Amino acid sequence: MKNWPLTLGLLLGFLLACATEERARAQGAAEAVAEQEMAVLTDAEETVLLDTGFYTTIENLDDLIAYYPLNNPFDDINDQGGTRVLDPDTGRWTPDRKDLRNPPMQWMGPYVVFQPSRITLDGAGYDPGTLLDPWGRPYYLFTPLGLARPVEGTITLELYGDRFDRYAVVSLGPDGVMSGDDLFRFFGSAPTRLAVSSLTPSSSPVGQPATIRGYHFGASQGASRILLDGREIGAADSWADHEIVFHIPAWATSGGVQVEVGGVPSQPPLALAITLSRANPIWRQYQ
Ligand SMILES: [Ca+2]
Ligand SMILES: [Ca+2]
Ligand SMILES: [Ca+2]
Repeated sequence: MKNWPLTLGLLLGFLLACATEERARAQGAAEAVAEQEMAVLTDAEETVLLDTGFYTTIENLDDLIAYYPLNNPFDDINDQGGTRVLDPDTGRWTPDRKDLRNPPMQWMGPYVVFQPSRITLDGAGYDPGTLLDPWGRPYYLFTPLGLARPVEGTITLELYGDRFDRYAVVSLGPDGVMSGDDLFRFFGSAPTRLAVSSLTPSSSPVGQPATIRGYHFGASQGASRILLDGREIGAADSWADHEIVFHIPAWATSGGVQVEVGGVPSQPPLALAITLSRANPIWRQYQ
């Protein structure tokens, strides 16, 4: 009888160890599922590129050319009169939706099958009909320029922004936020044409340094220019193929920043908001 507490303690410890091990096993299994699914998604994207010349949304990958109304209209590749596609040359959405129903560059999907229980009609804040990871959050699609948002047709600097130089499918992992447990699967390559992805900071007083990131700026400035609403900002502080650092000139007002290489300005312009420096408001009080 004296040994009961000890035995009970050992038993509890053993059960606890089992539970922890079980949880780790389940976690590992979920991660393996996610990695497998991400491989399927990126392979499907590469096949879509071969068939159509574009990458497209994760939601689209199970779409078909529908000849009758579908339960989920978004699973018709021509829903809303055409689909959003990403141009591998620019890393951006094409300006218009594309009708991919006709040869020669024709939609041959579905390229994958999504279980109905694994998609969500509200898109979990990302894209209705997109596949969710094993933890119930969307797999996110990144281009080399940032997060591809299919509903808005935008590329944003949310989450990993323009940190990758290739395309990527990303799962935020078990904790559902950006952290060390995130999973990545890369595919495709950098844009083949001049492309800008970010201006940091996007809001600043004049006289401060700012950084433009993107592709194909060239190894040095040469005859290339930085423009603010079409007006030339002088020599950059530093110029590299992916990154330019410059000082915001004293004459600057809020507007759009572009990099012009070979006479061609980057599109779209990156918004720069000029704010008052800290000293200015006080100085103004004494005017
Ligand atoms: Ca679709
Ligand atoms: Ca779909
Ligand atoms: Ca995470």
